[in-house]
Amino acid sequence: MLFRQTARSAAALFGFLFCLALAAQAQTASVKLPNVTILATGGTIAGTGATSTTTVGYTAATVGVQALIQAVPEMTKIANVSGEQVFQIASENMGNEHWLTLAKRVNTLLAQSNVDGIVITHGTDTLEETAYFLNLVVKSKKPVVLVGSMRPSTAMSADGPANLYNAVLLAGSQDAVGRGVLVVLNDQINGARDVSKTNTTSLDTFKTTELGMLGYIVGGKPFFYRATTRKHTVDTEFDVMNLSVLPQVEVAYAHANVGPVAIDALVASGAKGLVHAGVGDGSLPAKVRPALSAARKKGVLIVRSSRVGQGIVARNGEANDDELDFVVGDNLSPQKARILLMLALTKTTNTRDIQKMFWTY
Ligand code: DAS
Repeated sequence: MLFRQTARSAAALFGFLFCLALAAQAQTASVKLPNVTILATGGTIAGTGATSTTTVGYTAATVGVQALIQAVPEMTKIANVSGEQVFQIASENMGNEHWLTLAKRVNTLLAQSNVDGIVITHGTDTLEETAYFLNLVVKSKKPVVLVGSMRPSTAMSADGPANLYNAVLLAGSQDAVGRGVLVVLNDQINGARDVSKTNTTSLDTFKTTELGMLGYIVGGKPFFYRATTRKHTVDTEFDVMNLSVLPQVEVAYAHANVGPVAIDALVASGAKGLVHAGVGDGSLPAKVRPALSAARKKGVLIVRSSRVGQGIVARNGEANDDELDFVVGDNLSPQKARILLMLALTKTTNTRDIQKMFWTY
């Protein structure tokens, strides 16, 4: 009697568990995973060192995109991931030609209905610049997420795998749609326009110092608290799809005792635009002002920026921009002002129009 009862209960339990498994399977099958493409460009996230304690003096850009994907098998649970090796470089070597190739590949992929988002693995040194460039030229609302790492893939507690997982998660998330190009490292989400690398070696290096990050990724979920207010992606006037070259724009850095040598040399090299990384609120040292004014008279577009890192450069503040026919770079870093001026020059050389662009993007 007892045996029969026990057998009956066991059968009922088995039946229940079997139905539970079927339901779970059905549910999983019904959740369509997003299609995310990883475009690999190199950097530390693809770097290797001699030992697990090598966190400086390693070789960047050695591990291929498939190996990066295989190192994070958990990604297959949150997205259908594919990978392309676009370049394999340390990002200090990123050039305009790389940006044009990358932007064209991103726009081509995002135009495909079977691509829901893109992750770009990238060196951290110029990651903020590539992110801002793409923020101005990607023509889709779909998520584009840049990710890197501060430790090479061979290091103890390498940060690359978790950063890559988070980037794929964000690129496949509806919450990230329409927010412009995003940067994810160290569980933090930053916007392309205002983020910068703030520490040469620390994991917690990408910050939007005064204006603040956009959100976090915690426990496999993105949490957004703010949005980029400046125009980006589909709302910009810039289109690079038919460009094979970008105008030459350079940056000249100011400091105590600076003279006009660098400016004169950059102008002589054929620069179409020059960003002056001035001291303070974009101040022009007396020895530099004539060189910039002469450059302007030769048709070189001049943007007054600042080396300070935060705050805006006020028009007609430290210099009479109206009289000099200069543009002020708002609160963009000199390296990002270079990017916007470069794209502006693909549209116009009119300083009023360009000034408007610096107050729009
Ligand atoms: N050289 C650095 C770069 O490729 C390494 C890195 O931090 O990614 O940007």
